[in-house]
Amino acid sequence: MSRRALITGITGQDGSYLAEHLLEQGYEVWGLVRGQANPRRSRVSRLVHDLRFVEGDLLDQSSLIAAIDRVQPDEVYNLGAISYVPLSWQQAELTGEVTGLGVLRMLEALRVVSGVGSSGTPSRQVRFYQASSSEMFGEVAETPQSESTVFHPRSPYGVAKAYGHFITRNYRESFGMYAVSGILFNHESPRRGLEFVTRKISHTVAKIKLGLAGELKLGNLDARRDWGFAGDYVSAMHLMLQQDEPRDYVVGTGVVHSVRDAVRIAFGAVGLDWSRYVVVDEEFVRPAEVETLCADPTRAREELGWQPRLKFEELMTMMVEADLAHLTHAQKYDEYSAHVDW
Ligand code: NDP
Ligand code: GDR
Repeated sequence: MSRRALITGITGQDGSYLAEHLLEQGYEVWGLVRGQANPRRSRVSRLVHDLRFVEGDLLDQSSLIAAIDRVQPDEVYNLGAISYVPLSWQQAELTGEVTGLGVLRMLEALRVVSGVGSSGTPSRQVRFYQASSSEMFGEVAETPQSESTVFHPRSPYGVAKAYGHFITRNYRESFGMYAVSGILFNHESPRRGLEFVTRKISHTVAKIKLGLAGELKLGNLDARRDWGFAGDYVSAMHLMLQQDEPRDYVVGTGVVHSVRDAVRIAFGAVGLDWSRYVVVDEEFVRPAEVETLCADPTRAREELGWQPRLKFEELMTMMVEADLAHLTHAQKYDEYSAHVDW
């Protein structure tokens, strides 16, 4: 019988890649979706005949209990979150509820349905993955950052993720649950939301190349990140749930680039000089910035055998080419979709 996985956040970037990866591994894959006719189901529309959906919301405990009870998963991947860092200042309480307390609600749903922590033998040992983030490191205490680096988050998002991280560890230690966190550094793809910097760059560069835009407004060009390809990172999530012992892992490339590097590569891919188009706009500068993040992925490499495949230059070029192809197609067939996320 095939193993069953439940993914929260299946309509997001990572959810779509993880669903594909688990289907390839022979899993029966369920996605938790919220709301009626969620428009972002389109991101997984090509998989719609292979996936199953269950309704639920990380804000609603009873919906999560009902979802776990219905699906009876072997593995749960908790990717659902408010994930855009600037939004977390505007909606700090909601970010705490979804990105932080949502993790507790998911763990509680698993505990209640499987009977962990009550007398008697638990009905089922479900394995739980929490999407932790390098944003928890924030103002870094050491470089590169490993599983033992202390956290100093710099945004309500980072603080909420730190709560999710520690409550996952606490349920592992308190109830013996197989519950782990992957501390993932930034990972990108042509499916990345348009608000995140790499996709904002690739999409705007493609528009400029096609004469649909004249400039690219950005914030801090000196911010440095360890950027990888999302398609590579979802296999690390899966591997973390296949180990004998539940442990947390840092996942990243160990290579750092600046936003300015990203811009230079993206404009270079279409033969344009970036300095003629990029404008620094205070609107995109954050109240508290995370200047540099760099992963030490030694544990993931040695224990999971995990390695990133795509280099940053290849990633940015691939994203620009994907946006160019999409916008060209949209220009031909549907003017409207040239301006919306896909
Ligand atoms: P996205 O922003 O693309 O996706 C977020 C997902 O969360 C969407 O499917 C969204 O669903 C869902 N969601 C939002 N609110 C709720 C809610 N109340 N109940 C249930 N689901 C909800 O994120 P990514 O795919 O990029 O990231 C996946 C996870 O990994 C996130 O937790 C993120 O914080 C974390 N992470 C991401 C990194 C990255 O570089 N991408 C790095 C480190 C961690 P809907 O369609 O309904 O809005
Ligand atoms: P981040 O990603 O905040 O690291 O969170 P994002 O792409 O938003 O920003 C990266 C860096 O680029 C700088 N920057 C800009 N960012 C955006 N979005 N827009 C701009 O115009 C711009 N100009 C400069 C930012 O200041 C920042 O330093 C992502 C999310 O996926 C999180 O959910 C995840 O946890 C972390 O990555 C790891």
